[in-house]
Amino acid sequence: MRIHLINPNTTETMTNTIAEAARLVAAAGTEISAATSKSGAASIEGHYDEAMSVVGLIEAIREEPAADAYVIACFGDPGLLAAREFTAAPVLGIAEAAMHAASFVATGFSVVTTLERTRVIAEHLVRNYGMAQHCRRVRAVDIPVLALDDPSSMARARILTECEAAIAEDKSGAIVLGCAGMADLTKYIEDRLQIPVIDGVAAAVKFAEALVGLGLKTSKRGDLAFPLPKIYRGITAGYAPQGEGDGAVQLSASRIR
Ligand code: 5HY
Repeated sequence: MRIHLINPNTTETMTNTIAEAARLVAAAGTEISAATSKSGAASIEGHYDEAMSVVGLIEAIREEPAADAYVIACFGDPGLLAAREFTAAPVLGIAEAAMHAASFVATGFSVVTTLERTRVIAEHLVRNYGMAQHCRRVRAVDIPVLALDDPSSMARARILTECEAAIAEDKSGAIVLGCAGMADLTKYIEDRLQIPVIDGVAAAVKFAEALVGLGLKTSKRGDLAFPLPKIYRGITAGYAPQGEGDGAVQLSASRIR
């Protein structure tokens, strides 16, 4: 099977971190491909960045119509339901996947994410995914996404400290890493704190393998059916659902599933 990872921000180095984390856990028969969005923010750090990332995300799916499953590799899970309408293949968001994985190994988990201002996005996801009874707190180290790889940000040390506080104060039994850019920190933290640390990229890849293995595709009955055909104008004109046959969206004369 082939799982296609999509980094919905436009920073290639993050995509490389994401793909490396995915390949570390992928099963022998799973090919991992990865794409960086061609449009939108260099990093996604708020509601506006998320909204602006969705067209690039959909474009990235359209460009790889033959993947068996897709992973949206951004902790806000931007455009998740739109992507599930757009294709019949399973689409996983790393936040949803990480939260479910954490709920399987602990009765309570904390999320450690980047900026203070994006905590609320993760808190909304906790509620939307029915995880309020499992998530004890969403914490932020207040480091910009693109500073995670900058040694001067002391990101590793600050994230480790926040994880220690989650254990001591929240009494959490597991930690969810709240940014795709943290995908390479799992072992570093687990070795030092002896606690399950879940990176959503790895969790999403394994859940995608399970869904594909079960032969499950996204339901096309109800709200996740292919988008209804209609006219789109302005900058989205090329993304108008054509509704041919199964109502699949036809973009720039390229059909998708
Ligand atoms: C992410 N932003 O995973 C999120 C993390 C965040 O560009 N990739 C991004 O802080 O919301």
